[in-house]
Amino acid sequence: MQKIKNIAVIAHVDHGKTTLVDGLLQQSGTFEAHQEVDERVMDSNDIEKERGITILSKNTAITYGDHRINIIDTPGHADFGGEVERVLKMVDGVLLLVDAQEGVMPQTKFVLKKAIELGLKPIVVVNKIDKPAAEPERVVDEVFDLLVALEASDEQLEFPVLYAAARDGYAKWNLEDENKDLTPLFEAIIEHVPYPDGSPDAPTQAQVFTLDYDNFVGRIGITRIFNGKVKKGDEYLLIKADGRKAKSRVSKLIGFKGLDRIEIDEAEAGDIVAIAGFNDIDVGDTVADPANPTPLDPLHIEEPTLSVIFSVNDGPLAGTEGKHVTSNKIRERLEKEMETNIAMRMEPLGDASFKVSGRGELQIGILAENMRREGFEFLLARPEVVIKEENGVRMEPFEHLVIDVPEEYQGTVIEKLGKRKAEMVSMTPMPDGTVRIEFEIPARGLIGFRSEFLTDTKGEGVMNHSFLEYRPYTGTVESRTQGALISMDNGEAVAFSLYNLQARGTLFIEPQAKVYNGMVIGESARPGDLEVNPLKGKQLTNMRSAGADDAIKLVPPRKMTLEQAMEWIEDDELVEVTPENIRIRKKHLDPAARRRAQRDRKNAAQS
Ligand SMILES: Nc1nc2c(ncn2[C@@H]2O[C@H](COP(=O)(O)OP(=O)(O)OP(=O)(O)O)[C@@H](O)[C@H]2O)c(=O)[nH]1
Ligand SMILES: [Mg+2]
Repeated sequence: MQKIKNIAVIAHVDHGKTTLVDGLLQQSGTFEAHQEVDERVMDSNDIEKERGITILSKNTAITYGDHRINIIDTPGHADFGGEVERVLKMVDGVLLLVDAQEGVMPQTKFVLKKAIELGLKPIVVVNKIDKPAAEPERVVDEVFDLLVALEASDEQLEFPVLYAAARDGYAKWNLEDENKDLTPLFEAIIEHVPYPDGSPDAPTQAQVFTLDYDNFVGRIGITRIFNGKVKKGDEYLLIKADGRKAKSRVSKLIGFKGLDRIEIDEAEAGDIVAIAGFNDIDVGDTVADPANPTPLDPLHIEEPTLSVIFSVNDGPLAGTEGKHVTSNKIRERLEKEMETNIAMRMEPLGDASFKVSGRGELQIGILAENMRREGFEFLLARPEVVIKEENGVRMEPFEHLVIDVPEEYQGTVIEKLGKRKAEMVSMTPMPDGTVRIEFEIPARGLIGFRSEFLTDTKGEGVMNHSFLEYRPYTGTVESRTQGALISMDNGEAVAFSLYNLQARGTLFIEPQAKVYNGMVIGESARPGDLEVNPLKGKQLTNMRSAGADDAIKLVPPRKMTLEQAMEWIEDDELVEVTPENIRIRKKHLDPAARRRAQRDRKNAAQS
């Protein structure tokens, strides 16, 4: 039997997981000498590359001496925490990375808590020790305190610690040691990660933790084999979480080696392999011996906490920029997404709209971004949290929020968060003159907070949050205070009138942008919406400007990403997403209809 080690790399977002996996791949000699390899090679899809974040966990395998090490790189962003939780059940050890400057962050807590609950003993890697403001010793203390708070066992508390700069390809046991390579980390993995349990001679049990799709073989389940063997061509029983069973033959068995996938004939207990041949294979399913089928414990799949309504674009520019615009096309695409994205749900609402639920704005935003790139055009409504009933009590999701701000802004931030029903749990001065403040806040209170926060802290604040738990509903939460600047006409924006409108607030559009009646073209400097005319020519004003229209110097508009736009809008607004543009509009484009709707809302709120 081959000597196998299965590990996952876990951390808060951006602490260097994917970079470390690069280093391990490179230094294990898994790549051929001539093979050219990108930076953060595991972040293989377009959006991952562009944003420099990991969205899907991915596995690779390296050889080190006579060992095979299966490594799963996980996403650090809170929206994908469910993914990490599943992956942790597939491994026998974890590398917990912590940024030597930032220290323990919300997602560090979340992932470490899950690892501890599963009885895993972490190897702690304090990463980025090259940073000038690094404080590796403080960070080790923070990890220790966190483990105590998480009620880790004595064995888990005796975690090994390495100091590393993943980007520069070294790790070491002591800060005084020379910066050489990752050998100490390889050795730590071999020494501290237990070998897989299970026996190759027992009846087969393998569990699916990720799905993949291939045009030739169809759905593929990436599995960890816990017992027995899986052989190409043999028949197995697929046991689903709800107890349904289906027999099928393994048409292809795929092993991992570095970045390559290789066809193999057989794999056994302890290994991670991809299995094709089962049409409706799903995450959590057990692939079992038909003569002796025993399902593994089902995987806990996190419930969605946030939903967004997707609907057909019915604005005046509908169909002018997108390729797929109909309700049928949108439904097909969403249904396809739900097939592989197990953390999401979709519910058709009739009237050409669909409620999509997931773990956060980023997760839903990435789906919308992918659709837009594929040529889709649609509308998005304001995100809403998923409310649950528990024993007759309305419950809503709460988040753990950590904010790092320069001292001078702490007052404003605390005040604004107070209005959003946040409760402060701690406040710690950091060595670099900033303050770290931790809050517990209803997820509703966070919607739209980020852009306000960045403005209030002049871009110097950093915020991070992750799901905490469901708690009783807290009543009305204050949201955006500024009104919208709404276009009162259709046509192309004129530089001159935009110039005049700048005094009214922050604009979202450039000259020549297509606008329409009811479209939101900026954020007003005051509360309350304002109808404005971005088309008005110069001759209509008495401004004594000499220069031509194009000589006017405009403040660059605020360009919002899809997620920012989704967070910014209020209940009576929509984001119009097309392959070319992200616009914001009022739900009711006609001013009279808008006023009627507003009156109705007010009346409803009073009665
Ligand atoms: N200074 C310094 N920067 C590093 C080091 N390791 C990684 N980085 C940088 O940190 C950033 C994030 O690295 P990633 O490897 O993408 O982090 P990640 O943990 O995989 O991020 P997510 O997958 O999005 O959670 C990149 O810009 C890296 O170049 C290091 O040792 N020192
Ligand atoms: Mg990553």
